[in-house]
Amino acid sequence: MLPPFSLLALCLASASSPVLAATAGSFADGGNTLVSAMMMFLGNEEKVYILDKAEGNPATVSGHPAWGSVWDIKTRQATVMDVKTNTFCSSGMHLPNGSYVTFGGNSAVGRGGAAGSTGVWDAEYQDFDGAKSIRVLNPCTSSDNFASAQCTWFDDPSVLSMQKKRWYSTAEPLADGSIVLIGGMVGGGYINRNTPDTTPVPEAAENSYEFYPSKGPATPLPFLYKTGGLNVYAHAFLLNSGKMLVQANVSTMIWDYNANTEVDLPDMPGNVVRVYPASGAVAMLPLTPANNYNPTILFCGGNDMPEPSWGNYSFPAINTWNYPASRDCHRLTPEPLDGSAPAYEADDDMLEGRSMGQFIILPDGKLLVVNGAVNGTAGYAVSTGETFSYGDMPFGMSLASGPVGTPALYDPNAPKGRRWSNAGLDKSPIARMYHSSAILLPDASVLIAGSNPNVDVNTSTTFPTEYRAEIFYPPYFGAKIRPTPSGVPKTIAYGGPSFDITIPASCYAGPSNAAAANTTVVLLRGGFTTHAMNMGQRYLQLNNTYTVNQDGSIVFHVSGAPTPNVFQPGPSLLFVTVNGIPSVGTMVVVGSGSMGTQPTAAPAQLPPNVLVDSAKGTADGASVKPGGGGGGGSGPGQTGSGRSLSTAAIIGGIVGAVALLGALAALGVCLMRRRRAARVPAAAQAGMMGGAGAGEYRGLRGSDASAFAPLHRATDSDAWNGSTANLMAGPYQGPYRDDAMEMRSQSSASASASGPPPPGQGQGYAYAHAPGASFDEYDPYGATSNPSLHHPPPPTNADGGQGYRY
Ligand SMILES: [Cu+2]
Repeated sequence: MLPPFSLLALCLASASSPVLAATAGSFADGGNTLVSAMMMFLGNEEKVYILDKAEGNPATVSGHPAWGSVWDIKTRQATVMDVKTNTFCSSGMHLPNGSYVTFGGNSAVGRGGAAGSTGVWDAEYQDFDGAKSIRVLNPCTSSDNFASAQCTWFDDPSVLSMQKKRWYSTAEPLADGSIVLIGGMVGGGYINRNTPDTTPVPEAAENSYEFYPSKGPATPLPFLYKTGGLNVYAHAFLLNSGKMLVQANVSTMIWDYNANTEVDLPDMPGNVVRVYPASGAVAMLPLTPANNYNPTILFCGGNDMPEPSWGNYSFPAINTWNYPASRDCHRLTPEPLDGSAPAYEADDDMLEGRSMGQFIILPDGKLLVVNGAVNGTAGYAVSTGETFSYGDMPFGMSLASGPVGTPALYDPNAPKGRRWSNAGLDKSPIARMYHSSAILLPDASVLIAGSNPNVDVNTSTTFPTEYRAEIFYPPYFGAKIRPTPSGVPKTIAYGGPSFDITIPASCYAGPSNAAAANTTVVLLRGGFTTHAMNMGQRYLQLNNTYTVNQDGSIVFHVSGAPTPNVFQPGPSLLFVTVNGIPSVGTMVVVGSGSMGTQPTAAPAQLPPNVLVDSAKGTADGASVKPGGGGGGGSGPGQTGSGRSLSTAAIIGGIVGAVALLGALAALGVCLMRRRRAARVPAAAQAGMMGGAGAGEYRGLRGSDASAFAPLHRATDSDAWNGSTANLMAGPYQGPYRDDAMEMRSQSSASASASGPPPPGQGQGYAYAHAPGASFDEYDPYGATSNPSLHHPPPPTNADGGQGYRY
């Protein structure tokens, strides 16, 4: 038995960590993000990177409003970062070495969303056209110099850009660490079609896909034509077969992106639209040995408005804020192991309807849904088919009403009828509407930020531009002591030898055998969050056996990841969850750390379990039991500590003072600066076709009817097209880089803040890589300290893993 003081030495106890003193089910102040958090990703164990659209934020950088920042997890303070191009509604993804990339965005804009002063650049906001941008960031830590080149965004479309303009595209990683980019819009819109619907609208919808790094020319994707209109930010999940589930509008298919062939799956029951702007909460359920790592996708909420109600680029045909969002949930297993035909299966309804709800997968295997609204949709507009003037819009530009401040937990393993619960969960007083976001933090809390259903910064409307971040503490924060695993490697391979992780007896209560059986070792990737999505989010429980020691310590023998299709290469948090209580996550790299075919091996056979009946955890049972929340049990083999009335349980079980949402009735009707007249395509001016529920369209609309950048406005410039030829050079031969520092040396025509480069600059760019050389030569581990292409071997750390730098 360990002496009491070892508890503090070996376990994360609340007394030694203010974060862990948090109250289960509550929200805490997360500080000011400086830019509105439209997009976020976890860079490493210290930093969350935040991106906004180019807009008039009061925080400035390099003499212009900032639209990027980095938020420190420990201090909860943000620091502005410079980004050259307009990141408005980008997609994003990790790379195998832990770098992050964002793709596309909007054209250059100025105040009020007006076109940039030069078309490709704006003199006031100093943002460049971001429609084709590929921006690369190497996450840095507090010990790094954030002003140094290696810590800043690489954002130079004359060196690196997509072949096509993609606004609201989808990014999904593949087994080799490359990324497929799906669809998007060329110019703005509530949805991706005109009225009358002349889909495909070649000048407006980018119904194609391409890869990063390039694997050839961008190619039309028939599914995007079929789902025209409601096909941006499509839901995409790599499957174990290497094919991909893609869902948009009410259609679903399995896509072979190599052959560009589609296999249709059934339509979404009830015609519930889950993609933007319906924006349902969609996630892959945990992949576990018990389900043979076979993906099941959960779709919840969104909106089932009748088809004509969706309107067009400019606005919806109806007053969406009066139309209730969906509560419906359906599951889909795209590749059933028994060979049966894939079919949607009705799941428990959510506790309330939600548009823009988003799923955060937690390390205890439950899914948290946060944010969103009970009525309406994502997007914003200055009018609708039923409301003609902005002054009559009851919620300003917001097309949704009724923020849902209370999260809910979904337990995928609970019996039907009992999967949802919000017991013990507080209600946030902050409306998280369009352009809000959320992501899992390493301590297993959830960062929630953003919200701005407005064309520019607006702090006086009903749903204003939101800079306040919150931290939500799931029920396991009721535990006073968290497991502290030792021996967590820095890298996780695909198959091969197992590795050992040990937890001390002091970190759990009750019989050791039961704790060992009720422990999971999970890889959990939070992904890139924007628009109620977490692109790339994935939970994988690694296979393990265990050895219980006489002293109550437990050694877990853990297999590597199954295959790169099951869990794509790249950064991930690793959690050890004991009796439903997760450790603090450790950042690891899964796979080789390099782009390309991942080394895989058959998994080594794990040693058999070793049990010791007399062994017990030495923690006080009151210290480890999580509090309330959750409908089902916290898993099999819940230890019986004999102290059911723990302090933690009491804290978690109390429904705290609920912060009521006020001000909903206060209609933020304000006069908007009249936007400059803009060209609107004839098709849009032709007006809406009579829509069910919308009544007859009541005539032509003025040229400022859309809050979005109108089509044809500054989106036809190819000034940034310099690198297209290089990107087309063939698999991995283009100017692919996963390291911003390295690319910087290639950037001879770096975007200048003092003005836009002349069109065509960068056309002559020649990739310095030796002809025929493989990208595999690029070593991510040494690159940040040595931009040479020839790196010394990576350092080896005490765990035998590579010294990956975070
Ligand atoms: Cu958006």
